[in-house]
Amino acid sequence: MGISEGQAEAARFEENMGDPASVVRDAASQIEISGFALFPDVFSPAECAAWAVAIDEVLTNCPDPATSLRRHTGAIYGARNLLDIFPTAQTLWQKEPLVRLMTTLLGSRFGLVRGLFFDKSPESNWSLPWHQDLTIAVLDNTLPTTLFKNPTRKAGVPHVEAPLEILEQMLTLRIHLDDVTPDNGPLRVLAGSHLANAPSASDREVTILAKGGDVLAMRPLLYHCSSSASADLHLHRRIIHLEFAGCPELPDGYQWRHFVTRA
Ligand SMILES: O=C(O)CCC(=O)C(=O)O
Repeated sequence: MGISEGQAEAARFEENMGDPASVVRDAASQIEISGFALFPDVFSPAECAAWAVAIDEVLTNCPDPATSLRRHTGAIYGARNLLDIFPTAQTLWQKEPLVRLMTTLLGSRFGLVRGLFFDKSPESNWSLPWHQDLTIAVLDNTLPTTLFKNPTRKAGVPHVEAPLEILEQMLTLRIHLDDVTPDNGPLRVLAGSHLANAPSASDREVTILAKGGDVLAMRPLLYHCSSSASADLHLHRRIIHLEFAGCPELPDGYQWRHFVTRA
C-alpha cells in the first residue's frame, strides 16, 4: 500500500507541473504534514549520468578512506564531504522548483550545509535501521554548550547532534541518479513521524520509488530506513544527498562548516 501511495503522490505533482507555484504549494503542505514529497523529472537523464561518472572518477582517485567509503573489495558505497570533493554539488540544486520549495519552507536566508553521496548495489550493498538524521557539520565542536550534544568527527570534520529547533528548520534533498525499484534497496519512511518524538505502530510506512532525475525532499526528523538491494540485481542506486538549513547563524558561537547560499 505504501508503494502505490508514493506513486500516486508523484503522479499528482506531475499533473501540476505546468504551474510551478501550485506544485510547490502542494509539496510544501505535504512536507509539513507527512515529512516528505517527491518531485518527478527535476533533472535529465544526461545530467544524472554525467554527475554519476564525475563522482565515480573523484571517488576512485580519492586517497582518504573516510571520505570515499569502500568495502574491503574496493567497491565504493558512498562519500562524505561531497561539497568539498565534488563542488558541482554546491550549485546543481539551484533550479526550480527546488529553490522555491526551500524558500517556502526554510525562508529566504536558507543555505546548503552538508552533502553526502550513497551508492547501493550488489557489490556495495547495505541496509540501515529506522532512524532520524540528527547530526550537523560544524567548524568547531569543542565550544562549551548545553544545546549541542555528542560531538564526533566524520572524515575529519567536526559534527554535533543539533537541537530540535534547528533540525525542524532543515530540509534534505535526495537527488536520484538512478531508478529506485522495490528491489534495489529503496528508502522507506514513516509518514508524519517528523512531528513526534518516536515512531508509533500506527505510522503509515511509505516506500519511496523514483526515477533517475526525481528529487525527494524530506525533513531530517522523518524516521527512515532502507534494506539491502537484491543480490541478483545489477543496478546501482546512486543518490546525491544535500542538507539545507533555514538560518546562517547557530547558537552558542557554533558555526556551520558550510553555508552555501544561492547565486
Ligand atoms: O539512502 C539510504 O538508503 C539511507 C540513507 C540514510 O538513511 C540517511 O540519509 O540517513
